[in-house]
Amino acid sequence: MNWTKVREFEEIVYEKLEGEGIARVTINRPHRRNAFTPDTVAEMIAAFTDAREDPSVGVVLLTGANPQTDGKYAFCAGGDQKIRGHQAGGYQGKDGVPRLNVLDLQKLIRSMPKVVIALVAGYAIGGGHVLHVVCDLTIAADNAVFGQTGPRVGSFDGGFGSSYLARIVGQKKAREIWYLCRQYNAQQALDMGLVNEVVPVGQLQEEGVKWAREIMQHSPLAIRLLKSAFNADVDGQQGLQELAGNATLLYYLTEQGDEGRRAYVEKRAPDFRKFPWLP
Ligand code: S0N
Repeated sequence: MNWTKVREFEEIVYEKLEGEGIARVTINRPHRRNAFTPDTVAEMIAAFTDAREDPSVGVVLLTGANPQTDGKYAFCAGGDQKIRGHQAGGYQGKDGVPRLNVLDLQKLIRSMPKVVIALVAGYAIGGGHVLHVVCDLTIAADNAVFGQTGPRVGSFDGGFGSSYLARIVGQKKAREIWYLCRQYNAQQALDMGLVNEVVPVGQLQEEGVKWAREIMQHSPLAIRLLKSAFNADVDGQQGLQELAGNATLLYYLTEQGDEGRRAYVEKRAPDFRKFPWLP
């Protein structure tokens, strides 16, 4: 497959499949099971923002560099605990400022009007598990392992990582996942509706591209509106804002919406009487 690097990053790889509208973000810290630092997250935000702003891109694949330095696999092992500051307000990257910028990345993935598919091989743990949860779809390799560790390692994600997780797997299962900090294999994840499909690890990337190609056959506006409608159901005012923003986008595309703009530019009264008040 003809993947082309979009630009150089230090802690991720960002590529596009030329002419196909498919982008891929790969977390590239295999020596730490692809655990993320604030700098990794800043790079991911830059890559996802590029994909969001590129009108040719419809699908983004999010995955981890594999296999690891010891031959094992990981999607992402969450926040890098070695740089979580001592009694500081978050993770400290190169600038030493403590922050939890992964929350900004979660919001970006959820609200961007493109489909984000997590491709999980090996561990999706802690904040790495939350990352796949906030993606639209998840395809798991048969060696995938899912779980939260927060209450064991002194952290928790009470946002999308718990409340949205509960929307996906149900309240009882979400509480089990967080309270017990157990690990679940790919088949268990499939059984609880946490992932969409399980494939042999060697086929994971190809399967992701196959799903992306299918999606790229479909209407961008229909998928955009569906994504914001799914979000509106759970995201409160912010979800409604996204859905309403899309209604405005559609209105701009109509003659009726354009009449108001043209009338203003032409310094005349708008003529809305020619448009019907549909039942
Ligand atoms: C993933 C695990 C289960 C893999 O086990 P395995 O295969 O036995 O490998 P290890 O030998 O343990 O690991 C190999 C090397 O990788 C390092 N490493 C792995 N994970 C991390 C990590 N998260 N941080 C730093 N280093 C990591 C190992 O240390 C080892 O290197 P060496 O040999 O040099 O020491 C296993 O590795 C594991 O359990 N990892 C830890 C998982 C974890 O607890 N993650 C953090 C959970 N918390 C978050 O992710 C918080 C996310 C967040 O940012 C947030 C978001 C919202 C609200 C709050 C927060 C918040 O932080 O509080």
